[in-house]
Amino acid sequence: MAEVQVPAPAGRHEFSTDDARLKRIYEKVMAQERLDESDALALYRTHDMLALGWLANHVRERMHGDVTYFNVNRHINYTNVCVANCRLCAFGRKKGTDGSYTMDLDEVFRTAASGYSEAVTEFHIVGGLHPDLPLKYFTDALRGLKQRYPQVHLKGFTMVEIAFFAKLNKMTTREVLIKLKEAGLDSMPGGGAEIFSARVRSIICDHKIDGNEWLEVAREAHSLGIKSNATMLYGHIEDEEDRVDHLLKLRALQDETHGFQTFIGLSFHPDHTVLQHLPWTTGVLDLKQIAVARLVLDNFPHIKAYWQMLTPKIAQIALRFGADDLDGTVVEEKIYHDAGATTPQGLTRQDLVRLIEAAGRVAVERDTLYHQVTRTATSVTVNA
Ligand code: V47
Repeated sequence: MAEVQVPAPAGRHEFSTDDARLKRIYEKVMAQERLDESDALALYRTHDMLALGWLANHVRERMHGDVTYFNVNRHINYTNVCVANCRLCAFGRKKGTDGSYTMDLDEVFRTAASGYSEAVTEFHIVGGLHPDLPLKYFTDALRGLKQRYPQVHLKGFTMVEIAFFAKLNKMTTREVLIKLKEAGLDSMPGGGAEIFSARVRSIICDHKIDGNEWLEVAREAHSLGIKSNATMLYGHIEDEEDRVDHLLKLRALQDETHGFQTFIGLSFHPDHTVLQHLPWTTGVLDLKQIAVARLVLDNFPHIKAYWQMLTPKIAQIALRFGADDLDGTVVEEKIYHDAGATTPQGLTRQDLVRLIEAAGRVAVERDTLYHQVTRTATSVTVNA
């Protein structure tokens, strides 16, 4: 794989803080020592945002210099029909109710081709838990997409969808993963993890697999050579201990499998959900979440500031708080827009480059596996 050249960290500013807990953490970060649970809690609890940002940025620059990744992708949400009825979600609909939809395979293929003129390198395929779609629908969708777009990476299905397909088809999750991989699945997104805490999960998504099952499906996927991402939904009813517990569980699994590529913190969007009385996250929490993730998840190569969730403006600032990836062009997004997101549905490649360069960073187009992509007027080359 062609390595992206990472210049030495700039180290251009002195670290300073009045927060005694951060001084201790500074020593550890400089010595490249692993942060523990109490360090992670201290990071969440500090009000010294600039010192927190300094620490996370230091680690980010040590790993990636100024390089900031983005990709040219398209989301395909094949159905919003879902049996789970999670309180956190505004996307899912019961079968046959107003606003519910399920794409047939032709619609999946048409959607893949629509809405964006530049050659995409990734389809991001996720949907609700549909009670009637057989596994063949998904294997045919993957085969059909590969046949029509052989150069496009297929990143699809959360751990929750995999567990559901297994139950519905009376198969093991391992058997489902093998079938999907044979049909063309290249990697998996990080969704559905929410928060692993059983107490919180029982309130926000009580019909979903539990945290241990999510981790078990990820372990299985990684053991089959399927890389995945990991997410955490924050800014609802969880507390700092729940967030730290979630991050430490991800870090422990990553020590074992090295199968996670990117961590994405997902800020809760309350509109049109059962939890719509909750306030939206603040900019401070969004930036704090990026920074804590960068510092605690020392074995995760990448931290994504997903612009659709954070807004392009906060995502851009996050590039100085630990994030090295903005995600992609997306084109069409339904899950957060149903929950009140006011961000655009998609950005162009040029928009993403402008955001990154205006933050003083170097924009690098990547494919899903973080190989650099080079474009000319007539070609797209992955430098793998
Ligand atoms: O699984 C659902 C979350 C996830 C809401 O892996 C909500 O590259 C906020 O996982 N407010 C889907 N979040 C998105 C996702 C994702 C996005 C971008 C990139 C990647 C990747 C993964 O969104 C769901 C759920 O955790 N979600 N409802 C809501 N109201």
